[in-house]
Amino acid sequence: MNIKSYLKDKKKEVDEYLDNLLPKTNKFPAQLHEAMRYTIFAGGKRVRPILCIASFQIFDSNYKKVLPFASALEIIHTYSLIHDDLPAMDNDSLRRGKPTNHKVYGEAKAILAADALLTFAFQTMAESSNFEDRLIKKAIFNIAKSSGYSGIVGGQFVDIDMEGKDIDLPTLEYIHTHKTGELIKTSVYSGALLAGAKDEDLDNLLKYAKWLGLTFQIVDDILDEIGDKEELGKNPGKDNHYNKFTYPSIYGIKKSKKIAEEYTQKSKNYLAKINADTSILNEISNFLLERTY
Ligand code: GRG
Repeated sequence: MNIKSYLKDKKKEVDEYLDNLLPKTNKFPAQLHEAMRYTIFAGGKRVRPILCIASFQIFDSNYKKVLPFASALEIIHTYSLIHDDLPAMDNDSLRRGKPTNHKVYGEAKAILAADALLTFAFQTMAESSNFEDRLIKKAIFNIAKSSGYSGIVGGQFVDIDMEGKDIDLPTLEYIHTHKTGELIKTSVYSGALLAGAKDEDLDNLLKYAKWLGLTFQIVDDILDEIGDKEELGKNPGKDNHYNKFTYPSIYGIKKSKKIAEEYTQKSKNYLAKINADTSILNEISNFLLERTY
């Protein structure tokens, strides 16, 4: 299996699914639908839906069944990016290689478009009838938990609260594991859960995803320092600008890269405990460690 073509194919499928799913721009209020679609289709690697699909595929080859959930995860992620870019948060002008949502539609409409995306994600999952109700309920519960106060909102809150303040390592890890890690964790978990994985495998996948999520954020912080604006599709140097503590600001680039490698290995050790073909997740871990965008 070639991981690059796997990622490309799955991104295409997710994009097609999202295009059919999202409200159309020929329906009233057209501009709301346009603003919802704008940041979704501005670009993006589709990491979270692809993790969900790859995790599902370990236990069930009919992965198309999980596309509503995979797409919902991308929709939640995109809502958080729109809010993160707002003047009251990171105040950014570039995302996914395009002007940020509020730069195009104005602040009030960007907030509403993101709110509409978040709620639409849950509508989409609740509407799905591809799995037993108890599995759907459990998946939605976990995705909600990872999105709210005990997930990305909690992580973002502490991140904002700590701006310019001295921060200890446990607080930095709280920010990373919540702001970034929780959605990654729930993407891997919900894919396997919906495919009918047993508890022991789910437990190993959760541990895999925990280390993967941390690695993802460390690499994100490294790219914020040394990445290329064109390739990233966003403005680098934001962490320095906001005096944020990050792995590179504490350990430097070289040691941070080493830590990311160690964490990737730790994550893969949990995959090795699963008695099924986990090679796609294994390859995705390598890709996410080595990514330059
Ligand atoms: C506003 C509730 C709320 C949350 C914001 C997602 C987020 C939390 C902030 C965005 C800024 C940031 C550095 C978040 C960490 C998560 C992260 C690395 C986002 C970028 O994810 P990618 O690289 O982006 O998967 P694409 O565009 O490829 O989808």
